[in-house]
Amino acid sequence: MNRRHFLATVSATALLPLPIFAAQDTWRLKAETVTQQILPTGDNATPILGFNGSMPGPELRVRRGERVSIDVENGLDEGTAVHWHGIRLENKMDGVPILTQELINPAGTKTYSFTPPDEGTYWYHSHYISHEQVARGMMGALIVEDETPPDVDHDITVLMSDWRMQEDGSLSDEFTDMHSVAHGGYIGNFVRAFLSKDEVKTGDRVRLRLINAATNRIFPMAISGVAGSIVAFDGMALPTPRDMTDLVLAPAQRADVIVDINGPVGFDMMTREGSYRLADLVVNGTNPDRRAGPIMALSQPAVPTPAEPTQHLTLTMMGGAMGGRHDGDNIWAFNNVSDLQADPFGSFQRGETVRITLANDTSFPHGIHLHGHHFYEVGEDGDLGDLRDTTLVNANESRDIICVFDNPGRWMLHCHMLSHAVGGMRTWVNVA
Ligand SMILES: [Cu+2]
Repeated sequence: MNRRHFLATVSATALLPLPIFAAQDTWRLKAETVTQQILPTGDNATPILGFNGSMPGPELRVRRGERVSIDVENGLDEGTAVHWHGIRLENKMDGVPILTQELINPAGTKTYSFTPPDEGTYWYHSHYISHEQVARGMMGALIVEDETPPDVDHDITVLMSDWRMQEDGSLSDEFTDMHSVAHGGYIGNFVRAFLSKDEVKTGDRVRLRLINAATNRIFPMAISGVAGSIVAFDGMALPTPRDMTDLVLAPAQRADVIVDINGPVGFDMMTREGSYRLADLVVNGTNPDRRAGPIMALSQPAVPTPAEPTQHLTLTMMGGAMGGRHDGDNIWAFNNVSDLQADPFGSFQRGETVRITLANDTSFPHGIHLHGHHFYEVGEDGDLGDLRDTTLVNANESRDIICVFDNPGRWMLHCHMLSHAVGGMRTWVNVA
């Protein structure tokens, strides 16, 4: 691996497609150790965690409005729990140890069951010592299929992450070094994306479901060989398709784009030092039949309409390297408090509309994730912006969100830079 000490590129033809299945209402996932070819062919495969023999785990495809049942068997030698990220589900199925469930012990099985209310692109991942279990591979795509799918030739999932690789292809086991936790978090030295299909034709219209499954890395993305638009963020259809010029995915964020193929397709992460190839999509042949019209909006989500907010709370992010002091007892804090406490950050009546100012008083960006709900980002003009379950707030900036808390239960609110979460940046809200 000498030629790739930092952020290597990957060769296209070496990439194996993700296992993918038709929509089902029962699934079985076994968390276990797997060996996965993450580095290009010719380099060693990586011993890592995964589900059903692969990392990422199988792509789960389910239907909106139909109850799905997922048995999660724990084949690890430590506890685990699985969170269905972005699904507005029943609280007891949210997969958060202590807050919503007991751990699934080694050799144990838990059945998760929920009815997804929204179509779109979601994902699942461990929510137990997740800064380590997700970094070690416990992730997969969760797709809620459209009742009326857009007119495309292919629907392809692009799940990206990064890994801290050693020379021999094994993962470094430094998941919690305090220097990383106090800075940008555990950041891998190798990046790539896994695709669910690896070949298209020139002229095809393709839906790409981008998922950032990395624990801490923000991916500023560029896709070459295509022309198209963003049609959804975090599973939720945009009212009108949007230009792809500013495509940035914080950890846990998703973006759906619909594109027409006009050349060799490459997925790149853009950095100050240059661009890094995450994956290639082989373009083979020409599609002579497609007469592509304009890219249309997907069916619009049915989330509750906000009323005038009855509470306005402020969540101030504090701590970290080069940050100010705070009274919390860990590296990071919200409002001077580190880690989960007995009392929630907010208590809401079911159906209440709440405005929350997310104030980033630190020297690092944070991607703040609310469980069980989607919320509106408030634009600089004060208008409601995009619906999100995870919002990126840059260093020393602030963003307001507006949420209708209509889902009863105890819901995590935390930084999805998972090193920051373990470093104290997590709290919860209660919806009665
Ligand atoms: Cu953070």
